[in-house]
Amino acid sequence: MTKPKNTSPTPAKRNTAPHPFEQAGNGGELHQTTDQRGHSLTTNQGVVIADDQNSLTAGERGPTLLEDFVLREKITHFDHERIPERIVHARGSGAHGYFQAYRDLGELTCAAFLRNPDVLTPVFARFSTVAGGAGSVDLPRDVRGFAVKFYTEEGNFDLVGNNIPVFFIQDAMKFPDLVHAAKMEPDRGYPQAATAHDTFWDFVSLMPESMHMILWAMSDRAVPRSLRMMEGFGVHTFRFVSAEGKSIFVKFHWRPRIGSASVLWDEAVKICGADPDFHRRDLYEAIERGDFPEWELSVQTFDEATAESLPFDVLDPTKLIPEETLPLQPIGKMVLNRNPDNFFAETEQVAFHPGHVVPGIDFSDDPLLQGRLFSYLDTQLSRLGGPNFHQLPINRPRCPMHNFQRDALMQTDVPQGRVNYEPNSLAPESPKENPAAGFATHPATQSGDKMRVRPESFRDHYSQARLFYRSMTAPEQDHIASAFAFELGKVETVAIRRRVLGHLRHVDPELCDRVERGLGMEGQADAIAPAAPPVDLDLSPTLSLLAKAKPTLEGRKIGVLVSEGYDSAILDALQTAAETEGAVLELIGPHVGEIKSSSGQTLTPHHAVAAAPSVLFDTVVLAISGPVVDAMKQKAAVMNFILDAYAHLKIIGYTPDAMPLLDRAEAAIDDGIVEIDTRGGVTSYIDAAKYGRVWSRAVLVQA
Ligand code: HDE
Repeated sequence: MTKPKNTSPTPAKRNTAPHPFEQAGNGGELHQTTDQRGHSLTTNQGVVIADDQNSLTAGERGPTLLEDFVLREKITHFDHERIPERIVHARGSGAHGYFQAYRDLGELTCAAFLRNPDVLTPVFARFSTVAGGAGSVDLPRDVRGFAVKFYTEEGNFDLVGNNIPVFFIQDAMKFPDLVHAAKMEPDRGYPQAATAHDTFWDFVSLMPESMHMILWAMSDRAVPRSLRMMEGFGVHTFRFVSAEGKSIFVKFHWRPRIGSASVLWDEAVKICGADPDFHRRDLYEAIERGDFPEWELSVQTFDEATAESLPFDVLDPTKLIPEETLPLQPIGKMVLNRNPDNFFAETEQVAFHPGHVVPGIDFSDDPLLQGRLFSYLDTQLSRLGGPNFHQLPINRPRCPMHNFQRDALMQTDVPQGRVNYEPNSLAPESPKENPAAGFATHPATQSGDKMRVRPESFRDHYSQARLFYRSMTAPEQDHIASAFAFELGKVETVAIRRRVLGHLRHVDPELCDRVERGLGMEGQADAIAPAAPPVDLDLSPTLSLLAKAKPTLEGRKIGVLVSEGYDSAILDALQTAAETEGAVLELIGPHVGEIKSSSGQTLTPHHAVAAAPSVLFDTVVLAISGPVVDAMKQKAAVMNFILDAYAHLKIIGYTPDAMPLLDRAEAAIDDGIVEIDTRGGVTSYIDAAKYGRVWSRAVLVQA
């Protein structure tokens, strides 16, 4: 990995005189003082603190004195610990890692980090929800941010994308309205982190261009199982530019190595209560145990002629290019292998900006992207307090950086010398512009009158929404229909529901019928005249997560409910199988104290059943012994564990003695309920669990 280099604008020549406390002496007082300080707690001015428990008072029970500079400094700093949270994407989780190109992409781009497969470029990735505040839960129905900062040898490149490849709006002008409408309503301050309310649906129902993204937001993509299992997208069309100055359009895609998975809506609701930090914890713990999340970066590249031939405009961010039309070319991988040392210093202070590009990557005229190019630098001024946020360790480029920008709030560099301007003759060695190596904007030809219009080519709002819906598998379509019914059911204004139904009729009449039925509003869709009538496009099965899911337990969690008198041989076999499959196995006991197996071994469960509902696991096992089963039947936490696992279509392994619990839960035996009485049983259970859920059970439980 390239080592961080000195990034000071005017490096070297710092004052190197030893600090007085470091001066060599003949055992004088200064030395003694230094030694005595050791790891002492100090004030911000370096004064050792003698008492960190009690403030300075006049008399034992008297008032606190204003002169207590230790107390005042500590409390003042504390009072100012919070900085403004991001206006959107406030809640996020980040990690360090690296990116490695698979090959030299020189024919497409001159970007150095995409040209040398031997270089590991350091990265910092931050995943986020959009609408909720920094302290909100991890599993609302929401789009997820997928932002990656590449610290390349030519400067920082930020790929600031989402886990959905299209966006709600076509023009930056509407972004403040969209965000106002989506966030909590301004008079009442709720709902937090939820789009299921009137203002959001009011706005989107009046903005038909949002329909494609709305379909994605109502799909399983908006309730991911894990940040490690999300796809990511650059969304806009960008440009690659080669060393010869040849430009080609490019779209970026991230694919997780362990595959994608989502939770069911009922699980999402319950996870928010059981573990509001579900995603953050999952990412952190995976990296801590060395199970490093990995994504493949692919691109779709295309020239102007191909762009012209597509049935929509590649500058319209509400559209995607199906990979069946234009295949993905894998170009490299990202591995996240280090948790932040400090959440605030890194995850909170990282400042992404789509305008952070390096030579070889350039912008398209997508009007949403163009607006973003202003917004991100601007927002950091109020969020991070001034224009020197690039000096924060997480934001500093790892390559040398020199310029004559000076001063301003929170300046932490100490530039040397009398020259702070260019051109100059006083400092011949000072930094100069470099036409050969510098960033050169691709000279795309521009002409036309100044105007405020929406291009004709942006008018089709329904065809790709229809394409998305019809490309889903049956369970995914079910989830979309129930998500609409849920969200619109929370909308109080009937006219808004009817307007949304009117759009759904254009997206897909069958979907509209289902949502109408779900709401009990049959035949109540508004008649809406589409700007452009929708057309049937060729389906794109790769848009479906389920259709391309491979059976696996990698990165998944097995929750084993154990009781006194458990069978240790079966537990050992399960543990070995979990390790072989790359899964994590956690034990859930009646309490977190030790329990004994039938043959006298002991184990300490990771969780007590009351604190570890089955929604926290991908699959569960009931490793229960006969003598305790009757008592367990009476425990609500145990029965909820089983009822939910069944209703959430999970694969359930059970030792024969656990059968009465399944009977009490009225769980009908199906392919996903597997008896484990021997090692062979463990294998059958593991094979079934790799498929995640038994979708056929849904007709029985209506999950
Ligand atoms: Fe953002 N967006 N955005 N956005 N966005 C921000 O920048 C904005 C858009 C995205 O983990 C803000 O530093 C405008 C699309 C991510 O720190 C802000 C428009 C996409 C993150 C901002 C968009 C994104 C942000 C808030 C329309 C997907 C979190 C704090 C013109 C391609 C990055 C901040 C992180 C954050 C503005 C639309 C992704 C206010 C004006 C499209 C992942 O500057």
